[in-house]
Amino acid sequence: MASQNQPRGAFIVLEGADRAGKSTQCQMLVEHLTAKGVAAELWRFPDRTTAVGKMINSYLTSQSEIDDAAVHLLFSANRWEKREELLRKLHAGTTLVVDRYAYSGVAFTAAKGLPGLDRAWCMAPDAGLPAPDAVFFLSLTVEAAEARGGYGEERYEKAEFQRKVLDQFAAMRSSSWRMIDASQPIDAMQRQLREQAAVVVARCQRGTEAVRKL
Ligand code: NYM
Ligand code: MG
Repeated sequence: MASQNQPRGAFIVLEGADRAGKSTQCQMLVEHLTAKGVAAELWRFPDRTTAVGKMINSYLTSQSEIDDAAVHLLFSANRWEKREELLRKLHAGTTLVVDRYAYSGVAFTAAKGLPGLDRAWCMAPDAGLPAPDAVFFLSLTVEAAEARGGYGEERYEKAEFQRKVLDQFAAMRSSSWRMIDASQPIDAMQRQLREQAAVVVARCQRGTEAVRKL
């Protein structure tokens, strides 16, 4: 059988509620991979630099009000508009460490508990997007998050809402997610992430894994 195996970069997503330490861990992981000679980039969703991302930013910072269904679709559109570039990078051999993805999209909208906007509805617009090779879920209680100096000023950054977000994440969590205890010291968490990411990166470099779809 002819081999169609193509080495590629790994698509790694970090998820979790606000204040779990995702941004710090993503940054450290990319620096580590780069130092190891692995081509790697840090991405984040929402990507606030695009036209759609600017609308999302204005919503999150309460400079604008947008219908809940409509803003959900904007978050999804923000992933779709990056799809081609994402696939291009992976196939060019670059590993992408991505701070939030479609799982945040579903969890934050479904947490609103609005009629019609249940998890199934929330997942629908993301169907067909590239699926990550690994999802690391940084798990932290709301109490521990609050003890870290509290939440910020953005929409959704309230303890009561974050509890609902965590419930939504728990309800959609798949057995393939790797749970990382985010109450650990930063370096311990990073060690765990590096070990597990190395396996995923190696698997994708061997070229035995096609990019799947959500
Ligand atoms: N968020 C993020 C959503 O509501 N839907 C999405 O699809 C994504 C990717 O945006 N509170 C929310 C979660 C966060 C907020 O993200 C901004 P960050 O990582 O704090 O910049
Ligand atoms: Mg945030």
